[in-house]
Amino acid sequence: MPAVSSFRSKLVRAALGASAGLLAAFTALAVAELVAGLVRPAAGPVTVVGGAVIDRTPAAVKDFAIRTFGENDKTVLQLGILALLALIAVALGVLALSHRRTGAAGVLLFGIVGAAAALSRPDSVGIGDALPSVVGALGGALVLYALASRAVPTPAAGGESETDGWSRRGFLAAAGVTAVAAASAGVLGRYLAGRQGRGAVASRATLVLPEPASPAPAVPAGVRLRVPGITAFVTPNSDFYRVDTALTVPKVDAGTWRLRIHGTGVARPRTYTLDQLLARPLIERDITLTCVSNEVGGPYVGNARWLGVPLAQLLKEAGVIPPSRGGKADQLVARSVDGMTLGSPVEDVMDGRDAMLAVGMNGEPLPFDHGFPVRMLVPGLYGYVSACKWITDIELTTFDAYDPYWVKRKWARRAPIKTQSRIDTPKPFARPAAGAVTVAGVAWAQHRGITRVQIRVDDGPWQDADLAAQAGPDMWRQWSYRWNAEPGGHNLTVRATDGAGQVQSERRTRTVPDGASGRHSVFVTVT
Ligand SMILES: Nc1nc2c(c(=O)[nH]1)N[C@H]1C(S)=C(S)[C@@H](COP(=O)(O)O)O[C@H]1N2
Ligand SMILES: [Mo]
Repeated sequence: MPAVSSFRSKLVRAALGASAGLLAAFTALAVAELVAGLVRPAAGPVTVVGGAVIDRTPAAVKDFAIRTFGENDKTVLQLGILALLALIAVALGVLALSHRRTGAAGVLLFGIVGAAAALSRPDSVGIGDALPSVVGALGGALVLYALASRAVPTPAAGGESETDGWSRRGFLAAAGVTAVAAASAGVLGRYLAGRQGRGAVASRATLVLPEPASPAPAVPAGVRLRVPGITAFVTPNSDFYRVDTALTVPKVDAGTWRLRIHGTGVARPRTYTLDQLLARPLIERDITLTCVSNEVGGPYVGNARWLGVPLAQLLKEAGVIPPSRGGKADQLVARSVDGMTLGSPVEDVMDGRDAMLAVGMNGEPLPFDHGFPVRMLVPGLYGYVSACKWITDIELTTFDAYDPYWVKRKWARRAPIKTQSRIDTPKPFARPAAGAVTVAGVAWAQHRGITRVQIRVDDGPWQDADLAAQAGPDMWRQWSYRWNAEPGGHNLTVRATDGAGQVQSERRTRTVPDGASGRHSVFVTVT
């Protein structure tokens, strides 16, 4: 039956081509990981291409990704890149069976894309960053060429073991050897990458945080309400939200870390080591941090006890004068080791609030995810305009002269945190029993404080909630409301009033450009 056998033969051919393509891609990535492990882990092709994609993602798409995938957004992105790569690899593999050179050249093209991405990263350290992509692609091209040469039609069909008209034994042997070699290269690469971070891990493990010269003011007893389901007053480090663009978390060695302060109006530019910062009088403060990408009712807000160096003091010593007293620079641009830039108003940093370069978080050195060894914090400002992690450079400039990373991507230049409140319990679509139901949650308006929280059931009147004690204006405040729930479906809505007397806005806005406004509602069915 020639028709059937030629169909089978086509299937086998497609399978051989696809395997050759996938193996070539796997080899390319594995070899690239190995070279990256030797040169610089952050220069690996998946990291640099992923980073380039993140930087070019429009604000609306980035927000969609955060909304949909939450903190898994980076994993989803990397899986997406790998899936797309696999599809192209299959196509190149099938092509290579008939056009070996073209197929191999296709793989090399990807090496060029990877190299270009690597060199265009803001944290690129030079031409060496292109090596992982280039060497990986060479390896992949070689494998594709070799495997394609072994997957050739047998001239005389009908041999014992070659009923499909394709010689498979040679191909399978070569494919097996390639797979094992590539996997080993990949594992070795990962191991080497891990070793490169060892110095940083050791420097964190041995770092002893000094006692604060100015400890955190005592937290009043009544800040915590005893309500099941309410957000904890202090967010443990392991639960603290993480938002950044870093595909590989920077592992900075505290011993070699430096911070430079320079720019417009800096009469005495300086560079600090961590030991020099730690030798200064430190302050310890409870501060609630919020992300501008937090939807109304969303999870990107957390409260921690931070230990750090007062930033205004460092700026004064450098000769910086705030704009209100005639200073030339109105924007402070913080730069991280991975090339992120964040811009804060100099006026806010120097107006007496507890802006700091934080080294400690809830009693331990900053976790790597949260900016070890040093990050910036300015109470009252969204993270993207103040909270630079892995900070290494502070440049005084003007808002006219420079747009930092997020501002280039349509977010606002200035972004004080909006007054917000969230219902933690009951959860949406809960089915509480009729009678007394405790509605509770948190409200925040950093640096202004919360003076009132109100609840509305359906279209009823606004009712005052009970407030927990206010620990300070830079922290969120718990609240609860005893609701006499009647059977049926009900909509609960919350609104807060801040220390300036401003009632939380009713107007629903998107997170772009300066943070979501509007009120959180929860629908429940009382049974
Ligand atoms: N280097 C660096 N710092 C950064 C960011 C970043 O992407 N890179 N993201 C900022 C944003 S948008 C926020 S909301 C806070 C989040 O800090 P966290 O991850 O410690 O909660 O970090 C800020 N600092
Ligand atoms: Mo953010």
